[in-house]
Amino acid sequence: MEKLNSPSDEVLSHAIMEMNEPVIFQHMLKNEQGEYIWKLFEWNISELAEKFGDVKLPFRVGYNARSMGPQWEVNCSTVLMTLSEFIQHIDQHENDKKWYYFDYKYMQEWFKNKLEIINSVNWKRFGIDKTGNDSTVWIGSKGAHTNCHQDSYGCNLVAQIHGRKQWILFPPSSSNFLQPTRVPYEESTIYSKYNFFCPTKEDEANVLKIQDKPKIVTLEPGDVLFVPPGWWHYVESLDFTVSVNIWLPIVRDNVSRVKEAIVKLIVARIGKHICSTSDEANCTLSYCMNLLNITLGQCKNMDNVELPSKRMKHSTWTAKELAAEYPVYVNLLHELETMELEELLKMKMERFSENCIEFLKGNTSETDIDVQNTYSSTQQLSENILNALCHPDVVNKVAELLLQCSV
Ligand SMILES: O=C(O)CCC(=O)C(=O)O
Repeated sequence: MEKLNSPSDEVLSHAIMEMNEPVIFQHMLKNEQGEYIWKLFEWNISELAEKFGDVKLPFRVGYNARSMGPQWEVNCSTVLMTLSEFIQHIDQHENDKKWYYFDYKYMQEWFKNKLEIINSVNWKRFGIDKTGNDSTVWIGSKGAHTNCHQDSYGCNLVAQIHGRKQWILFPPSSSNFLQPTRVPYEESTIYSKYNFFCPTKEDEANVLKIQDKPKIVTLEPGDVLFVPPGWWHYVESLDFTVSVNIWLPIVRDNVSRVKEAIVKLIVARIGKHICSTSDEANCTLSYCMNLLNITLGQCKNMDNVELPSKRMKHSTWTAKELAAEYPVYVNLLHELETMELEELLKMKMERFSENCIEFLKGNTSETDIDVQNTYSSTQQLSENILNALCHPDVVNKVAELLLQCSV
């Protein structure tokens, strides 16, 4: 095969700040001899388990089964296992009805005394001077998934270390079709109400109405996915998976911080009975007002913010240009035609015969049902009010007006 140039670290550091379409980087984490440049890739699963040692990791437990809505994290239980116990467990329970996910964990919190693990990740090949210290790790079994969501800040690079993970991505313009919700509330994450793991007929019909076509990719070991700002994503482990990612700040994060502070204030004041937030102390009125004040101030001082894209003048890269210039190393993602999306959703809809019983209400008497219905319709109304007030269109307008008053 003809040897083609790979993109330099400098080209990549700029391109990553400029592209607004996802791309997949391949063969980027190997040297000329074809060896991985990250130690993390060199360890097989048992070696990895040995390096992790006896630290007990909290795995979120969900079900490889049907459920009416998404399997939200707040409804999941957690089990503590070492990586070695986890691997043993999934080896012995091949057809387990449950999935397990040690997800969204900052490496420095879990491996601060294990420098070998922290330094086994290094993003400098992408022109980013960061290691495992700034990265997040995700370890899951087949079926482990992250419900469809949009991150409020930055862009994202994701390296697949073991196994295969399927990513379905929708452009930011799909927001109004994806039914954004802040219930459950998670800082900096806007979830879609749709269940992509096992969609209902209604979910399917609504997702098929989205005008912009989604992209799909199955990441394999060595692949690195670039997720541009604002892209919605649903992510599912197709087998045992390990991946590592890093979020990179972008200029408009300042305004996003104002928007997140507005949402936090609304959730704390109006949504506290329907959204459980793990940090009560950070949800008092004075905390939220202070946060809003600080974030508005940061927007005024934006010129002081040092971001990679602001450092020097250069030509702008689009994803298409980068892929055309470096065909072996950079690829665009497959765009799903309506028929393909329909087939994919059908497959996900029909793949489980059983309901996820643990997520359903148990036996209830008739009177209980009355009480429950009254309660749930009130709760539904509160949730609708909260979602209307936290809708991106509303929050964008409020942020715009607040920023106008504070200049
Ligand atoms: O890998 C996953 O399950 C989700 C990853 C994700 O949401 C992210 O990197 O932003």
